Amino acid sequence: MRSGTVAVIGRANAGKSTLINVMVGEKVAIVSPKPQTTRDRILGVLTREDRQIVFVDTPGVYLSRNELTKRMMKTTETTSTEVDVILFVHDGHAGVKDEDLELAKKYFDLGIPMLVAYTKIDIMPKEKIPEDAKAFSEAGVEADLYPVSARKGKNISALEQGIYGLLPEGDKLFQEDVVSDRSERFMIAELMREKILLKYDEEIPHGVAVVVNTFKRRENGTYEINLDIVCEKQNHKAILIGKQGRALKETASFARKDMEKFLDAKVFLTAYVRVREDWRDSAGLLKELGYGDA
Ligand SMILES: Nc1nc2c(ncn2[C@@H]2O[C@H](COP(=O)(O)OP(=O)(O)O)[C@@H](O)[C@H]2O)c(=O)[nH]1
Ligand SMILES: [Mg+2]
Repeated sequence: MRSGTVAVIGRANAGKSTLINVMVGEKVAIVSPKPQTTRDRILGVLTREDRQIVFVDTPGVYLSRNELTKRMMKTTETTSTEVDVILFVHDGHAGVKDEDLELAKKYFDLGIPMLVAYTKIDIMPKEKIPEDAKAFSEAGVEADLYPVSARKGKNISALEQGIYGLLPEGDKLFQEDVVSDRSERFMIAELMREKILLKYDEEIPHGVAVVVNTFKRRENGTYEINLDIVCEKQNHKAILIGKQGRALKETASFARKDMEKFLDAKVFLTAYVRVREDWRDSAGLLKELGYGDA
């Protein structure tokens, strides 16, 4: 039996969360085309007879700006030094820049066994892969590189085998039916946030937090969920709600469908929009909204 933790590191939008979801086989982390989709560290657990791989999804690497992104970066930094393996995820379709190589080298130099997942190969010319792989090795990143597509499920088992090869011997860290360390309540809030990320321009979702006030399973098996969408500005609130509440209704119904799929039950959802100015820079509010300690 081999088991261990794998920090999934890389730029915002590289495809880290998508890759974890496909390896774990269930949605443990939300995904969107916008940066700052993942704010918190989330564990995704893959268990087989001879292995348990605990993926640690990270918010990615950012240039710090506000207190929230600073915390997100710190989460990424501390995670990368406390694991058995580093999985560096690179968006192959975005090309290889000097900054990408420097970043990969920085993690490689930590001395923790590392591999590179070169992802999104479904939307790029395959001919580019060998030269990009060469660029990584010439930059001193002496880690095996796996071209994969999380979206198409391409080469995922090869990558899993590569990770397995780097894991230490050891017993399971989680029971075998566990796929995430996060509660259903957390996932419900995240699914709401995912739909907001998908529906609105960046400026709005980056200032949004979702707080679940009620999460109740009724006797007949249905769920009653009540949540607040916390935003930073009055005009954001107006946009989130929309004319005659239409926008909010649409987003909530989109989210509810995913919640029903996730919980495998009917959901009655009510969502309110509240304004809390500058919550991203207030230590007290960040804590209240569930974004850890500084
Ligand atoms: N075509 C393609 N798109 C992908 C793939 N993996 C992720 N994406 C997309 O890339 C965007 C960012 O993905 P996400 O997993 O949230 O990236 P993260 O910020 O690194 O966690 C989303 O729109 C995904 O649907 C892939 O293998 N192929
Ligand atoms: Mg992510």
